[in-house]
Amino acid sequence: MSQHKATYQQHIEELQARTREALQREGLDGLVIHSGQGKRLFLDDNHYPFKVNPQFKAWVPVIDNPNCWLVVNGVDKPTLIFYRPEDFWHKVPPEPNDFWTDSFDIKLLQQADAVEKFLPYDKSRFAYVGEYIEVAKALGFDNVNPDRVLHYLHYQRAYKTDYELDCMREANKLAVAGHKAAEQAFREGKSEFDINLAYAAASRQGDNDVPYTSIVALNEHASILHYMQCDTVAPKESRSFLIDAGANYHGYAADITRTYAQEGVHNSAMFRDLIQAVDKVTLTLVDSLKPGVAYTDIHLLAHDGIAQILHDTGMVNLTPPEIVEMGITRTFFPHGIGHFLGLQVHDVGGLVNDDRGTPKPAPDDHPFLRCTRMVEARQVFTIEPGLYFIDSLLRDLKATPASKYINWDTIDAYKPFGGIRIEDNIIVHRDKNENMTRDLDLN
Ligand SMILES: [Mn+2]
Repeated sequence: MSQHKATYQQHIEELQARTREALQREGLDGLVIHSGQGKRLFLDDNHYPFKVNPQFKAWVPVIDNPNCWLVVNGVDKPTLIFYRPEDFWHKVPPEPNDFWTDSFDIKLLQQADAVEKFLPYDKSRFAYVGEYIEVAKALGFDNVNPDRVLHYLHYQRAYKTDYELDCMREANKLAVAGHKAAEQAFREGKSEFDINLAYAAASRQGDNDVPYTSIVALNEHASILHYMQCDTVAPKESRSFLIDAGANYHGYAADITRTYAQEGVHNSAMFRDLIQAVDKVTLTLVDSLKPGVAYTDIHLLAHDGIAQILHDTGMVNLTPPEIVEMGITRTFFPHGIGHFLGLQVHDVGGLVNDDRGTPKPAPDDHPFLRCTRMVEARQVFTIEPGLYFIDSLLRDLKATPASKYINWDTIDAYKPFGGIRIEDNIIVHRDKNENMTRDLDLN
């Protein structure tokens, strides 16, 4: 824990500086940042799992405590109003005593609705940052989630501090342990449900801890981009396995995908070669991620790589440039090449041109791309090319004039394997890239 102390101090200084600039732009004296509150299920007395406001966890690695507040102005030591109720039903968090506590003036809050006495009396020069607008109004805030402040903070979030990079390396460690255990469970012929349990056990992350619902997909399920079910029964034959699963460390995400072929199954050698080809595309794209390159160009390079594979395997009887030109790669690779990674698994600020939030949307032909910014040092990205055999998209392709260039028998041979995605997490440094995922020996 104390390993973070020095870098955390710098992290807070950076957030203070960003806050000063954001406040100046909006003409404000400070921000009041709400961690969130419990949310009940409709007609029920149970709560949804608590998910903290990302603007709150940017400051403090407290991700499981509702009804907490931060008062920050970029100059004074930030105030943390820490919720610590008398409660015999739930676990009450201990008084904070950790590597981060010195950075705050901490007030303990016993009753959630008694927060007012800790907040600034005159709220006209403060903005509320959080999800609960009715709470903000009741407390007397007129300024709620001001655009100029959020645009600035979201844009700056792309540049990670050393503390944040450390957290993401730790998140990768947890996730990689899970991935190794999951592969093992797949090799043993386990069900999706049991593979997911193996992942959870090894990564020390339950379903509510992971930064997104893990995708644990056997066989044709690998062709469903966001497959989130888990069959409890193992299939008769486990041919292929796609796992897209991450981990959380102090509120920072890892987001890793691997695909495996089972040995000794009909056509599995052919599918294993296809996995290796996609893996090569992943590594080539990781190498091309450099300061000054447009992330959109990485996405376009991915299409070149996929086209080359479609050509080399004989799936499409056209040259790679022709395959791209005719839009055929979009049938097999219909999503974006990746995204910013950080406090949120799809971290914010990817589709803007500047810190005023001027939109820079994805190109018309590639609407699912989540980042169009220039690549710069201290940014963290995923790189995740894929190649899938998706029934509905293949049907659409079959109905076009391009159908005659497609070797449908080859496609049919691959279909029982579903699809492939290989996703790594990359820190861009000024002079090199750091592949956090491969550095942990996850092949
Ligand atoms: Mn991803």
